[in-house]
Amino acid sequence: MSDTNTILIGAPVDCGKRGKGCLMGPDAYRVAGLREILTELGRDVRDLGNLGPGPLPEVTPDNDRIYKMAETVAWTRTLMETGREAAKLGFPIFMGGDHALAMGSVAGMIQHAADLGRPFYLLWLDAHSDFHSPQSSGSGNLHGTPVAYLTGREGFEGFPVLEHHLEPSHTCMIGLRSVDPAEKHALKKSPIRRYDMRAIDETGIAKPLGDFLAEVEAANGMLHVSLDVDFLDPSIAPAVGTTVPGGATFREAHLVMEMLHDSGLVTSLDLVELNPFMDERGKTAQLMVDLTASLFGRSVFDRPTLNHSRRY
Ligand code: B3U
Ligand code: MN
Ligand code: MN
Repeated sequence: MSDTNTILIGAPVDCGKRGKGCLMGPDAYRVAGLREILTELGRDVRDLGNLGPGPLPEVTPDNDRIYKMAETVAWTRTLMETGREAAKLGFPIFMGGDHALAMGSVAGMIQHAADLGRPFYLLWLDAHSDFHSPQSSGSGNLHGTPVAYLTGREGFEGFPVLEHHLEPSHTCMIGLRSVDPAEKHALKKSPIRRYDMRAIDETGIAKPLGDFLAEVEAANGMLHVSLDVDFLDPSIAPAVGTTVPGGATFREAHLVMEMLHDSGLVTSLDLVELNPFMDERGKTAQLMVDLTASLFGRSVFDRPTLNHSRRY
């Protein structure tokens, strides 16, 4: 396998919440030129097209607020299997789709890292912690639950049983500014690293990210990045159902991606929650594509030091 192989996986998952539109996400990334930009950056790109959820299982949610559980279970299985296979061929990019897709994409990457005997780490760039169990979720929207599922919290009966779970201490959330009381309570008891916008204001965004990257590097870990559009400030990224004011700026977001590139540690990526129906002349889709370009090495000047994680 060449180490420039990049696999685009269209995951038009739209069942993780009530508002519709994320199913158009993968095509918006194509229209915004994701493949072309990656090719210019020297990647060998293969687009697997848009997947479907596959056959829906018979499941009964034990909380009747839970929305579209069968479809989410089916997507989880499909994305876990496809992702695990794709990771053998190159760097998978999951073009969402809402954040429920991370139940499958991240699960697949966890199993892949385990196949290679390497530790797995997750960077969650999001306004939300997505740490609800199906029981604690007030909305019943499963896009608010993937981190709980992946770390093995209780309450996910009927979902694919994971051979390996995400280590909570290998998880870092940056950008938090909308965390429900039940999530806050559960997070308090968890070693998940979490940085809200206040932390970013106090130290700058490079500090928490640099600390986390240093840890991933020391462990020779594989790093999956899950980028939710609402990590970004709504003024620059309006195309998302759950806008929360006070998000990452254009410059903070690019710096994150540039540092991730320089670290050389990232092995897979989710682009989630883009709702093209709410966009303004494609500007959010374009920004997500430009951020991906920064992650793959687009920069104004080359930097002499290759390892940002050592510099912070
Ligand atoms: N925590 C809320 C809101 C939410 C979570 N993720 C998004 N919104 N995008 C919930 O519904 O679980
Ligand atoms: Mn999210
Ligand atoms: Mn979010």
